[in-house]
Amino acid sequence: MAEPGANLTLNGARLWDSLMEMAKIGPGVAGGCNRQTLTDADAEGRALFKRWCDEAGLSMGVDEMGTMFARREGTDPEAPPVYMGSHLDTQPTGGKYDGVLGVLGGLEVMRTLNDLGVRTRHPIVLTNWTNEEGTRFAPAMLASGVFAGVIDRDWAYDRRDAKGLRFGDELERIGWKGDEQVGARKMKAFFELHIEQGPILEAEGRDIGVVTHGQGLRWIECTVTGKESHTGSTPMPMRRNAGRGLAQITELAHEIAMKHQPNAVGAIGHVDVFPNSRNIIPGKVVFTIDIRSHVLETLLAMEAEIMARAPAICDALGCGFESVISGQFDPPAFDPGCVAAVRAAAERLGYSHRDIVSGAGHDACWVNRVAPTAMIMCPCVDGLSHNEAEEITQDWATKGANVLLHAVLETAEVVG
Ligand code: HGY
Ligand code: MN
Ligand code: MN
Repeated sequence: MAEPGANLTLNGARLWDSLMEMAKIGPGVAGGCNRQTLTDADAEGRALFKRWCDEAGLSMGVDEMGTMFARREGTDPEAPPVYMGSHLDTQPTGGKYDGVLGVLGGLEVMRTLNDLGVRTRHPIVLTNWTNEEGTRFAPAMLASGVFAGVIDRDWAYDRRDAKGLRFGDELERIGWKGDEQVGARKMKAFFELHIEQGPILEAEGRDIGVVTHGQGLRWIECTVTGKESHTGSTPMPMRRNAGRGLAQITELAHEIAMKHQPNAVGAIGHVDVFPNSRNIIPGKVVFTIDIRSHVLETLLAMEAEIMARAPAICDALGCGFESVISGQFDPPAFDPGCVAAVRAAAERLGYSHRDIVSGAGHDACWVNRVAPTAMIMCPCVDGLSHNEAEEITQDWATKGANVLLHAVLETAEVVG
């Protein structure tokens, strides 16, 4: 007798069709997606996801941060549900699979359980977390951070995008501000399927990444203040060029990350130059340093060294330096029981797999604080992500979703 669910696999072609259908919403300019959180495109993607959930007979709940919870009943309605999910929002030059695979892979799990008439004791809930990317409204993983109690809801509502639009207002504008109290839901476990966004699995020819830990992160938003003046007539010794502060601190972040190899990364991805005129020396530059490591001591050492050296760099340039932490979480270690369920599922299905540390941040990193959590990763082509050329194969997507199916089934307890 096969183990419960041992021979279960889902419909990879249907999953792939759903991924391609969702990718048409908020299309990018180079084959990817630009479905940024709380935009009209996000609202359109949410509506499609809700329609699919309705068709699958799932009941939808929405919390005060707009996170969507699609529930499939279990035989014991009082049992704490098993959750799965990820995010439908994308980067401005995002791919078709970052986040979306975890949501639509979960939808395919629901569809397959319906097709096969599988019943579970625990209910199963599929989640679309609002604003995982943090690109329009910093920080990343905003809604899951509020859910985990590490970010205040009203502080989140007051976050503003580059045009000064307020998160709370935009959430109301697109009609997805729910009435459920954020974080009131209790979970038996949470599983997130996600593309690796790195090169390891593909390079090693592995189907599955069993994610044991994630990197911790610090987003240090810096403001360097110099003096606007004419790029032609201001003598060099008189210049207070905030742009040089950006240049030297960009190099500083790189140098510090290289010093802590192989357990560190660092870069600056967000930059606003003021007044950003070709013939005015920048009077102010605002930018965000993104440093990460899965070793807490390394992360803290990098942060300390940046905070010691960046002000001195600016002082030597005759510029001012201010900073604020605009995003942070320490390296998460995922739940050993859930990690074991993921690994057992990969083995049961005969998939090659390896333990892996997640380089990117995910909603699972915050949910891990309030419920037993684990992640499943599939390879992506050349490890590329946060790029419109992000690509996976249908086979990889299907295998990842099959592992999600089995891990969730094992945890939700199949009823004969
Ligand atoms: O920044 C991250 O790691 C994620 O993509 N939001
Ligand atoms: Mn993601
Ligand atoms: Mn992302």
